[in-house]
Amino acid sequence: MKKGFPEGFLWGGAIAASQADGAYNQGGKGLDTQDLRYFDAAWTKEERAMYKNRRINGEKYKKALTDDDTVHYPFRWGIDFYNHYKEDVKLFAELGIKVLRTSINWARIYPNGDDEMPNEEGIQFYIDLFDECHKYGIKVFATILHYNIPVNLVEKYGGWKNRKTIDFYVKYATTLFERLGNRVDYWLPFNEFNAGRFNPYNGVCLVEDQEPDYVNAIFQCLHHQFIANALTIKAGHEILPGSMIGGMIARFTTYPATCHPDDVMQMILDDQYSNWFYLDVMARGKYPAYIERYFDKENIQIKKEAGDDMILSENTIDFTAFSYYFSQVSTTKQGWEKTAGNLIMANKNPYLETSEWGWQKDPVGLRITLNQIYDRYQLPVFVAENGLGAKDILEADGTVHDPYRIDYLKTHIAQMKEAVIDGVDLLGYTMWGFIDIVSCGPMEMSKRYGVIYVDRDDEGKGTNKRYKKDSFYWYKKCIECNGDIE
Ligand code: BGP
Repeated sequence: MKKGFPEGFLWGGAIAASQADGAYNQGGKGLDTQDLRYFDAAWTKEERAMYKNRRINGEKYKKALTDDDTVHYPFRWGIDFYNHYKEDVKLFAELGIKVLRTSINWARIYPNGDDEMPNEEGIQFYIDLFDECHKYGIKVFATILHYNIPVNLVEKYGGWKNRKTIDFYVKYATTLFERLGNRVDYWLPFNEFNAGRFNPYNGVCLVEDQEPDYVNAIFQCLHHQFIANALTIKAGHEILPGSMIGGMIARFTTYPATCHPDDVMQMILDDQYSNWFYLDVMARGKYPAYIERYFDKENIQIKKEAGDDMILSENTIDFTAFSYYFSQVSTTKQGWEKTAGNLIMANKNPYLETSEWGWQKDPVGLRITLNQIYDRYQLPVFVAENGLGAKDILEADGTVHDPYRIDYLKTHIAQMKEAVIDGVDLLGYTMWGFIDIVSCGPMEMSKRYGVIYVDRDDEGKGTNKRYKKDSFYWYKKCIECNGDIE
């Protein structure tokens, strides 16, 4: 029987380029779709909290740049990681992480997405960043696409709706394998594959109110992403034999509201529809029958090309990965509720407490989900995101007391350890937003996940200085004793 985390377990931290890097117009970078998301300063706090950020459409995003642009477009400044990475990586090394998960920004490598040659300055940035990590013995877990594509691809081709985007994406990924390959230890072609369904703007970069046949368009985009994913795995395995290329979903652990068989059946359907479909295609290499049945029922018709089925079946993932923040409850009796944040939220579970943003905290759900995913695919697993978004207070003496975050981490890591003892082949844990970054849903700095505090507010004001929270010392200790912590 295993006793706990294996030697060499990859304790780490995760961020995404659009939420951290800033420098949206430096180093030859093109505009990407997250650079265009903005909040309207006129909104009430409640409105912002409900994630009513506007989506790009038509003329809105073509408006001339003004001085206060970075205020209204938080993703354009992030935490300016682009210009601070050296001091930040030094802090990461002090924290003791073994792996950094970050995303590469497509628009930094190919500013327009369809350029003939890559932007050398963009490639150099990642060479420097990854070398800096290696200097401290920190491995690199690179997400190839985390929610943003070059704007030009949306304007000129319709983004993922167009099959041509597959070729642009595979060319981009191939450039990364060729130029950065020996500096990356784990690859993830797409962040949260199911985001395309629950958050189409982020996931497949669709503009909601402009789509007449919205759901059909989403599944068409997703099909193109599945093919892009498989062709990327093919290219990666050819260029870098033995490379580890994974598939990720946002995992909504699903419970039935009661033991009524109808609720249990509903849970199975919800689970297939919101979770399994995506990993099933990537890990098993084909569309499952239950989704074909769903397509039939909803009259969804997607265009596939001859050869697509073979591309999917011949190029499956090497490991599974998921983000886990909360569990959901399925029932035939009520509809779904939406809460703040970029993830959908299910009906209330009376046994669980919620975060300030209404996300239900469920550490045991993490053990359940690890067991389910490992049982289903028998592939190594990565917990690619997990953490608590909360409002922190920076004290006058530079300390931040965040016992709620320590409690969240402690309880989730304890359950992860149980899953390892259950037999799950767990590769690592990259805590989400371990340095404060702009939150993805509400687009605010005040929803903080980090063990490192960044002095920036929702309007982008502040010194941008980094401070260690109490949780920094806790996580450091946890890593030092390989998760064997009370
Ligand atoms: C995941 C995304 C991340 C991150 C996280 C927390 O779905 O992959 O980018 O944002 O959710 O969400 P939020 O920032 O809305 O709290």
